[in-house]
Amino acid sequence: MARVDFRLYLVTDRRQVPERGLLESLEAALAAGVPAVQLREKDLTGRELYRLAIEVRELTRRHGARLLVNDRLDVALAVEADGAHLPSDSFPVAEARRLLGPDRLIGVSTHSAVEAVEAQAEGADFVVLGPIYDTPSKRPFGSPLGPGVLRAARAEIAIPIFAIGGVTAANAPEVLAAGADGVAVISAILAAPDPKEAARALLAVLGGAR
Ligand code: 3NM
Repeated sequence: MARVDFRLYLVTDRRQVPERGLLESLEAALAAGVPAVQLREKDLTGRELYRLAIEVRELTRRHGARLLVNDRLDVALAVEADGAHLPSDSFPVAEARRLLGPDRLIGVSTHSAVEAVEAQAEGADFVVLGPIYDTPSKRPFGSPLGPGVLRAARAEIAIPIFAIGGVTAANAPEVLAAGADGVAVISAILAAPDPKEAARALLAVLGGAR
């Protein structure tokens, strides 16, 4: 059975790191102790994503961090990722489980307590729930849900819940108090002037890397 042994989940968006480049920012974040990365670069072709995933696998392995690949189970398997992360409109968790086997992690993105309950019922190892706060990265998902949704989901499910959407070191205590087990972030680390410092600040709030 796969184990969720992290509380900080760094989601990639290479468009948010134009100057430094994604690998350099990831290296800094991993050096600070970021324990898990979701490679989420939806606009890349299979070949481009595969090439990037090979590099991110090498980096994460070197730092002892988990790697999950967004939606592309084929790429996740090809690069020996630790798991896959399914968007809420992806195919069924049970099918992903059949392909990935019992030992790889399956995370599922959810946008309500009801979706979180469904994800658990289908066999997800953990859910990401949001957007909790306003985030430029995810305006298509509409208004922020607020931390109350975490409380509602927490009352219904046992698997770990990661809060996403505008989460920072400043508001992380609030989402943890509302019932989140951890946080998933893009800009709080990747768009920060110093990703290493930003990762450290989040890890300090979360009480360590794992
Ligand atoms: N998913 P930032 S919000 C990738 O609500 C993603 O499912 C969301 O970026 C969801 O940490 C989001 O910069 C963007 O706010 C998170």
